[in-house]
Amino acid sequence: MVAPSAQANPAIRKTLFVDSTPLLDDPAALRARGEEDGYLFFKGRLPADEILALRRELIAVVDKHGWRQPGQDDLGGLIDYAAINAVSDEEMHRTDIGVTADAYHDVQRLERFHRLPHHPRLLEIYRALFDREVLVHPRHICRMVTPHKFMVPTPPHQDFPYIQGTTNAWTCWFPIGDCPRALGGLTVLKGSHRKGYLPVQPAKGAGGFAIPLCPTETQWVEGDFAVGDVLTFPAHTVHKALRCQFKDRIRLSLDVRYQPVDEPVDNSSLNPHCPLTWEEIYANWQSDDLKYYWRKLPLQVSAWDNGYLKPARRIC
Ligand SMILES: O=C(O)CCC(=O)C(=O)O
Ligand SMILES: [Fe+2]
Repeated sequence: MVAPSAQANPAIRKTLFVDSTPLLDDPAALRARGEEDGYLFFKGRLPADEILALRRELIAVVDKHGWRQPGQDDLGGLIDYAAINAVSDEEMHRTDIGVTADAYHDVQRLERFHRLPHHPRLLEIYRALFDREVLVHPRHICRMVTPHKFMVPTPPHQDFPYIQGTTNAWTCWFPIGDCPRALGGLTVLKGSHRKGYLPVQPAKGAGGFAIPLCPTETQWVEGDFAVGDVLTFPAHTVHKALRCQFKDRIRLSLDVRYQPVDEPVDNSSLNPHCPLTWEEIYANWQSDDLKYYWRKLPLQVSAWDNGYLKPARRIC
């Protein structure tokens, strides 16, 4: 029997991410590639030890909640399938992250989780791209994709309807540990940003909406992420997660957003990605430098438009 894959459907063309590291010294060329492909990939951009230090803290949260298999070192991501599946579907749906709200709140309280997105090696990308001061959205998302039966891969979507503000906001996605394709990393539809906003339909998976794809939309770009690799794309690029092939592993990743400081930003991007207040999130932090940093910036806050997430038919 042939597995349902590219072999079964030759129309789906998969290419590998192109490393844009050599273009960081040439902002015009970097921008041109971003405009052409709708994504930029950087091999080994973040130091592995800094990512693994965060991984250790995320794994400790998973361990504390009793979902990890015993007998692993403090970076091991083997999950106890029965233990995570003892959590109800309803509880999993409260976050759509892959863990319960309590566990996700533990993660949202981590200082290191909020510090990593400000890494100079990331800011360098966006300074080159925007040629202006960069606003790092403080609303960071950590995906903790467990083998819970309720979890499905993130469906094809654009981030714009969820972030709004400016279409010039870029998402940065990177795994917290190695993430080969079999673990369910992110894949982008090359050039899709040029189509502008695309209508959505309700769907299972993070976000709750998907873009129905047209038959010609087959140019998925993907790759095996090593710890430190980062993928970034503008708000109109269609992207989705690959299916995780394992029943006993967690996929840990961050998604964070950057935009030019002088373009509109929606207020939700300035709030935590959970019901905790910033004060609650900051309760046990060691330093103050990243607390409320955006409040010192002259931001232009735009109005939210519900229309982008109103289901509509897509004509191919
Ligand atoms: O990690 C995922 O499954 C989804 C990530 C995503 O959609 C994003 O980074 O914008
Ligand atoms: Fe997304």
